[in-house]
Formats: sequence, C-alpha cells, structure tokens
Amino acid sequence: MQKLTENQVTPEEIFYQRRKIIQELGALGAMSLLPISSQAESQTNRQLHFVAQEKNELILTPESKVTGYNNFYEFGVAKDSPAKYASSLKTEGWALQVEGEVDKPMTFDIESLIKRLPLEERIYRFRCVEAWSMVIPWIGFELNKLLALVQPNSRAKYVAFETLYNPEMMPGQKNPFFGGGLDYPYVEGLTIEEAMNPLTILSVGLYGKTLPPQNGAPIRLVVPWKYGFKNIKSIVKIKLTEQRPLNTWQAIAPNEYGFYANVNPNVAHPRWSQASERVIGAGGLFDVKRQPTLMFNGYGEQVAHLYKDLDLRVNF
Ligand SMILES: Nc1nc2c(c(=O)[nH]1)N[C@H]1C(S)=C(S)[C@@H](COP(=O)(O)O)O[C@H]1N2
Ligand SMILES: [Mo]
Repeated sequence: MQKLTENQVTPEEIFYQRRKIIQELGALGAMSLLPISSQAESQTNRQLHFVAQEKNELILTPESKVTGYNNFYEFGVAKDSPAKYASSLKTEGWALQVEGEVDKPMTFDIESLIKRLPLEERIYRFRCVEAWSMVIPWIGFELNKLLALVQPNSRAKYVAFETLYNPEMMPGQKNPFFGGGLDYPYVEGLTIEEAMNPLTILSVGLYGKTLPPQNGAPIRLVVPWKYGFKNIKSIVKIKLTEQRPLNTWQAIAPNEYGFYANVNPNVAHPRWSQASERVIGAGGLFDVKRQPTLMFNGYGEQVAHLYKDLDLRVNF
C-alpha cells in the first residue's frame, strides 16, 4: 500500500505525532475520543500551524468555519442551517449496515467499529463543486479496512452509500422547500477501485473530536480528490453492487453533476468555472481569497491512474 507523502497530507512527524495521541486516547476506550484533552489539542494544533506556514503547506481552516459553514440539505439549504438545526440528529445506538456483493454481510455499531479499527488523523483539502475550499483535519479509518471485514466478492464493482432517512429528525426530508427539493435518502457511490484507494476514509471525527452532527455524525465518507457532494454524511447503509449506483445530485441534474465528480479545473460546471476556488476562512475583507484549483484536488499522484482510460470531459 502506498505511503502518504508530505505534500498530500502534512509533514510526517506531525502526522504521526497526532496519530499517536489519538491512539493513546483510543486505548482509553471509544468515548475518550470526545474530546481530546484540550491541552494536547492546542499544543498539536499550534505545531501544525507553525509547520504549515513555515513550509508553505496546508493551513487548517478554522474549526468554527468547518463546523459553521456546511452543506447538509436534510437540515436546510443555507450554509448556517446545519449548525443551527442538526442538533436534532440523535446518533446513539447508530447501526451501519454493510451488505450486497460480500461474503460476510455485517451490521456494525459505531462505537465497536471505532474500537476495532485504529483511528488516524488525515489532513485533506476539501473542494465543494460550488468553488469554495477548506483544509480539514479528519479522524477516521480507510474504507478498505471496513471492506476487508465484509469481504467483497468478485461481482462487487461499485460501493453505494445511503444517509439516514428520518423525517422526524431531518426537517429537510419532511418539507421539500426546506430540504432543497432533493430526493431522500441522500445516496452516493464509488467504483470499488476508488473505495479501496488508501486516500478514501470513513470519518468519525474532526479537529480531535467526534463529528458534530452538521458534519455528518456519527460516520461520513471523505474522498479528497472529488467534489464535496460525494462525501455523503450520516451513513446507515453501504451496499456493494454489480451495477453503478445512482447518486443524488446526478439524479437531480445529470448535465451538471456526474458520477465521478473528480475535482478538475479544466472542466467547467455549466454555470461557473472550476479553475479557481474561494478559500473559506482565509481572512481578508469579505473572506474573498482565491487560489487556483488543482487537478484531482492535488492528489493526482495517488489517483490519476484510476482514470487513465477515461475521457474526463465526458465522465465528469
Ligand atoms: N446526506 C448528505 N450528505 C452530504 C450533503 C447533503 O446535503 N446531505 N452535502 C454534500 C456537500 S454538497 C458537501 S460540500 C459536503 C459538505 O461537508 P461539510 O459540511 O462537512 O463541509 O457534504 C456532502 N454530503
Ligand atoms: Mo458541495
């Protein structure tokens, strides 16, 4: 398995240092993940910022932006709606069902899953199709580690994901106006090769704490080379399939949102350019710092081989 290099993630010493802290906390039991001792956290955060600036590397988006500027249409379409309303999401006793083309279908409860699979921190660029971006310190595990437990069979060509459907907890599912008129439950999909890639993680936390509900508690997908909408939140079901699954945004506007949704500065959205992005939380007047968008969001070395035979203009 390939090793993450410095410019994809973060300087290695820091990466492993934080990982060690997380493992130590993990050893105290699942609940100790929340929250990491504030002392350890501020210490490592300070080092992260320091090294990032010194080496001109990834600078973390402030936590208040990561948890305050969101897309989660089940809780409304405004960027501040999820932070306002997602506290109605109850995640105790959450079950994650993994089924379909696998030898060992299983249902996991999140706490025992966290104990079973060691957690690590991954600092990734995040690029929304709406042309804004962040850098987020996720906590999670590689999706391929979970798939290894259920053992995909030879017919498993795709991996389909589904968000919780519960209109009582999710007002956007009850009221189409509030929920942006999407078809719920929200669904997404990856090819099996994309799902197995070591960059693809299931995240259960960020900034050293369990995921806040607005970021997709208790478990969500993070695929850093793809547009944000692929990163489905609050997952209850993962199904391995032979046929390519539908994804919510492609279903609603197939000419605007594709299945692949790889970050690509050279293929414009029909209504706006994807060549650059607004950096959320970068400061400055009206928060309008822009930077060029990178092919595959900067992760081409790790994933470009997956698409060598594809015309990315057609398969957007
Ligand atoms: N269930 C669900 N998952 C979702 C969405 C959503 O509306 N519902 N929005 C997507 C979009 S468009 C983006 S940009 C990211 C935002 O993730 P964040 O709020 O944690 O930054 O979540 C994605 N996952
Ligand atoms: Mo998005």
